[in-house]
Amino acid sequence: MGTALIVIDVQNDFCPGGLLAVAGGDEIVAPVNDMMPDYDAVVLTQDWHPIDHTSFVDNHSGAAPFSTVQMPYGPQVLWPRHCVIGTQGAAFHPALAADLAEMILRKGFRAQIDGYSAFFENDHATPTGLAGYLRDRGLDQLTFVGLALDFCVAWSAIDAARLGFDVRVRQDACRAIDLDGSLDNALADMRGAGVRLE
Ligand code: VGL
Ligand code: ZN
Repeated sequence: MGTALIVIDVQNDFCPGGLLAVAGGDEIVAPVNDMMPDYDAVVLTQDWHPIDHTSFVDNHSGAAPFSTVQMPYGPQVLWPRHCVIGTQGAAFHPALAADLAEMILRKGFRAQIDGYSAFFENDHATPTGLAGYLRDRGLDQLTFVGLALDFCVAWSAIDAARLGFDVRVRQDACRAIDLDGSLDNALADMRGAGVRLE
């Protein structure tokens, strides 16, 4: 029995001034830091894309940013280039207490497939290894915070619930992109999966 705080993608590119800024993204840094000591373990995830990543709109000639295309693994939103491996945009927000994390998980590093969830790539089948890490450490009560609530936080929380973890999301320590109703859909999907929204 143990608790983990899983902090999703609190990176410069998802904060104001970044390449895929989420409104108010930087406002969650202080509350997330304050939560960290209350958990048995802190895990950070880091969106981590090669420059030729299939989710980048500039790798699809003529496509509009934020449009959706069909990929072999399902629908894919085409995002502005963001969180390119090794760039400042991919670094954690400088005020995030990253030193308190015991595990940093990178995702989305394969050019041909995106990875919103901390548990599976977007084929919903290829594992990241995080479930095994949490189980090996006996961390079964998971709290999710971070960016963006309606994409990487929601996909992670839903997968965690399906994998049998006890899952809650602290909405005050998340911010959303809210693209074409994605926030309402994500909240409904999380409730349906048994995620506790707090
Ligand atoms: C995310 C869009 C693209 C996220 C990552 O962290 O929610 N959103 N890549
Ligand atoms: Zn991404």
